[in-house]
Amino acid sequence: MKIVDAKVVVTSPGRNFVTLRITTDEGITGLGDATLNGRELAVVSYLLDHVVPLLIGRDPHRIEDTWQYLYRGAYWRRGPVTMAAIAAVDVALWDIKAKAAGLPLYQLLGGASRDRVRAYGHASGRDVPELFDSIRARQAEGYQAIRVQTGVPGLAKVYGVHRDGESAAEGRHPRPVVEDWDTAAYLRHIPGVFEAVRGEFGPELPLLHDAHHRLTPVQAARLGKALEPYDLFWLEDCTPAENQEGLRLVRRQTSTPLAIGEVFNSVFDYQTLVGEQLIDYVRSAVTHFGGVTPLRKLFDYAAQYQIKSAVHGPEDISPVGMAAAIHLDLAIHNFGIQEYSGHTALTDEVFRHAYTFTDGHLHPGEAPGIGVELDEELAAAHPYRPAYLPVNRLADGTVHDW
Ligand code: KDG
Ligand code: MG
Repeated sequence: MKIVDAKVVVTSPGRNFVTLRITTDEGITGLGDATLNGRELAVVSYLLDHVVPLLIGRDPHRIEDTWQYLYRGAYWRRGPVTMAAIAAVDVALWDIKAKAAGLPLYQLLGGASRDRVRAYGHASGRDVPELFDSIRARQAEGYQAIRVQTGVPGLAKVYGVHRDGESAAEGRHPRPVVEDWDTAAYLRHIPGVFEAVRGEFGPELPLLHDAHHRLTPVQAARLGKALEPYDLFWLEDCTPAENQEGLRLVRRQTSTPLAIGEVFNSVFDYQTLVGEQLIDYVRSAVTHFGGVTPLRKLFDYAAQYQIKSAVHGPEDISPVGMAAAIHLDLAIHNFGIQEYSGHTALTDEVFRHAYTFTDGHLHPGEAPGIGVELDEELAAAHPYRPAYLPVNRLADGTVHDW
């Protein structure tokens, strides 16, 4: 079999998605997600100008070799743009291989290690009553594990906090919006929120919280300690991702489980964190980590340290990236949990998918390949719109960490 064509489709059915479609001389096609929120067109150029010409004529079955060829062969390694582009090729090739075999991808990854994959959803509220309503809404949708984010008194708007039913995509703007941030106010407020949530929803509901990289190690250690009575499933991205050594201090001070990695794109970003067992969950996305091939290797490495998977799955991972994640989740032994917010109905029409969400759990379905079909005509009817994430500034105007 040979690759005869590779096309990049950019569409915005509610938010922007970049998809690679590889076609073979036998008529089998494969899809890969290359969406990098806020920097989408950089990946489009990387693919069209530098990757697609190298793919034509290659054997699509040689997935590992193609991965190494694109990663080592470029000289310039790692980085989110490079790794999103390589991820799209990797997933598209796995899709083709599994379709050629007539099997769902998870079968090629070793078969199912479990019957279904537990997902967590997002609840948020500007205040505690609004948060309670949002948690109840997620429970009504079937979620059995819930990420909790709230507004902070004195701050006009906190990232990830919006009225229930209002999609996060509705807050997107053609230039980054400035939001305010005050770490001291946040640290004073959050423990009381979790006390209230535990009081209302009881001890059993798994609760997660995302600090979005905003804390220093000592602030993160204090927060982790303060949250111990509320038994979090995890505290996510407590400190900026680059500073792996900072997690040593956090780890020594608190037994609140730690998750990190959604902005990581290589196993080297995890060397200290995994090797010293400083975290409990690795959180990279298939789409930003170079695909199924390297993420599987990361999970195998993490398994030696009793660290589990928690693939990043926000709305800005397309259904193609989500499908690949769910196949991997079903197959690996050290699965932890899968983030899943779902997509707009229009997105699900553009990307018809075999995966299902029932009773808070996902299943990839039994369609050959990753089980996603792209409606290119509908995709073309919803063209790219520039959209950026917000930035934070402190009261004195200083730009703060994500
Ligand atoms: O593009 C940024 C989002 O993917 C990120 O903000 C979502 O933090 C996030 C999460 O945990 O899903
Ligand atoms: Mg996060």
